[in-house]
Amino acid sequence: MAADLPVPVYTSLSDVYPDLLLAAKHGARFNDLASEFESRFGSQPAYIARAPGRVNLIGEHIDYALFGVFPAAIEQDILIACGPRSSSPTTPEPSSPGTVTAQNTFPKYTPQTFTPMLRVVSQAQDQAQDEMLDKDVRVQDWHLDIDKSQLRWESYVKAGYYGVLNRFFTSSDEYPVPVNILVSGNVPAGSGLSSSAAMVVASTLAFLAVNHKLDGVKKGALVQMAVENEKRVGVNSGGMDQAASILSTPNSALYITFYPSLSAELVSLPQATKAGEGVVLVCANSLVVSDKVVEVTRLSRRTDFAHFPGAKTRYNLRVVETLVAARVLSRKLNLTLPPSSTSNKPPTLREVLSAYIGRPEPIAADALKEGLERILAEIHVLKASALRGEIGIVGNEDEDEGVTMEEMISASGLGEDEFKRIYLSWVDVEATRFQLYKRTKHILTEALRVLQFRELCLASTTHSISILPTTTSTSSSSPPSSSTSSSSTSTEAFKALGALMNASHDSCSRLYECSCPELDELTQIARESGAYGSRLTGAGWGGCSVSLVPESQVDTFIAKVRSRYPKFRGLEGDALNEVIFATKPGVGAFVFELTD
Ligand code: NG1
Repeated sequence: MAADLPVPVYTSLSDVYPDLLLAAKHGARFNDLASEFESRFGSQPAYIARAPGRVNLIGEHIDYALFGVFPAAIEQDILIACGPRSSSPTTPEPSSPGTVTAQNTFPKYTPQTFTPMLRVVSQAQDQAQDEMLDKDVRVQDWHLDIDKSQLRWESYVKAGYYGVLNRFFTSSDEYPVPVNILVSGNVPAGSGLSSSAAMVVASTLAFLAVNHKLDGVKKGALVQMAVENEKRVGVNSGGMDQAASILSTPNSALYITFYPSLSAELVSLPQATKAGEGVVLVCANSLVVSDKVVEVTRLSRRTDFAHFPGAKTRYNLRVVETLVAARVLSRKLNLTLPPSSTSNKPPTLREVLSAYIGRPEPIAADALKEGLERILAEIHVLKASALRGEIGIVGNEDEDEGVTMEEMISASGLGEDEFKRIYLSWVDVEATRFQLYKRTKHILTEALRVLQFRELCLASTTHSISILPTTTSTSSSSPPSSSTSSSSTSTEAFKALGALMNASHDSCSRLYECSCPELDELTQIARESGAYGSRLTGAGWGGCSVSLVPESQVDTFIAKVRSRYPKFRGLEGDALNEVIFATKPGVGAFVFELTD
């Protein structure tokens, strides 16, 4: 299983990129970074850590409801060159243990130097435990100042370092080496392609490598470390972004599930039945910045979501609406929730579905699908008119005016104080109407689309393997859906996948209201320019779209979108190549060791 594999360390890029052109292209980037490092720090780097960004193919805004998602690593990545810092003509001063001199190839990110502080356990505790102490006992604790109130590039570097320090330098007889690092990369920031997860994964890897702590570290453990590390910047880490960055393999997407625990399965996109009939993913940046900048207020279990400034009306509001909807739905359907759903840990819609299906976890994909279809027929109980006890109100099936705060509290069955403590004390949200029905309909239909997407891929490919200890049934032997059969051509499978992506975008736009006019326009242009399907990817409200495009038509497709999307007009050369580019599911994170 891939999670049990060691983190790969290569000395030749042709082992990573068997395609010669790709190896040459990336080889040039790695060489340039190594030369730049040498000219800045006076010696060659020892390692270059590399972690890719990710694109979410389908499954938007459902990870925090604990439903499965379907991301893949992209070719774009973050590279961190690193080497131990020694006294040299360019760095004559002696360095404290673990001091980091961090530079970035982008001039707007100014150089930083920071030293982790050592906090030794208290004297009293020390004496009490004195006789019991051995080398494995934690006797020191490291601290790095991370400013969560603003977005600072070095915070992501520190976040990766933090975990390495506190996991591998806990005994007093070993200290981290002083380090020089140079960061570079081409994952566009703020575009929904997880540049932050790529930074934290690359940083974690760089500090592991330069301190010779990589031996025996498995990919699954690195995912867990990176998830924990990213929380230090106040960023939610459900695990989707880090798992995609670390566990991906070329030509495969990952089906990641979160309940009852994190697991991931490699799933290939359908293979072309004829040469030249394959597909590529095209990411296009709407050039509307996804409103997602650090602004942490308070932290608690679900408060990692509180880092979005658009939070009052956007991301955080969605989190609150979906959690309250889960409670109200479970009450309306008279469901008994598992004891783990205590008041301090409000149940998610995935947990409500589990209670509704009434089978022990892990629940197989087919049973989940069937349960989703059944429960969807009952969610009209969340409509405002139903919650008010009105009868006979009809309207468009997906339209709902939403409920007021008072109506929402009353529907929850909780007193006002308790409701506010559980659902609002950790987050700042503003709304006159809360949309329980529309958000729930998006989440449940999107969860269904993810399962259908996975099934179409499995029906059209031969290999899918479980890569983390599977706690949900991966059901890789599930029968093909009725829309495919073993005789289906790959083109039919691509069309069906594209239709699911279009439906996902439509649901994000109309029911979840996390799109924006520009993303709606960009995805529409993409469909009219030959994509099988196109949708927003990531949090939305800006950022990127992802389109499934026939490989043979990718150049024409990109040319058409470039000429039609108004915000691309006037862009040329690299500026244009950065905002719309083709990518295939790529290789996951690795370390490159430089040899003399
Ligand atoms: P982006 O905007 O792509 O980083 C965010 C969340 C995901 C998920 C998506 C919506 C973070 C770091 N990522 O993604 O977990 O909820 O929105 O599907 O918060």
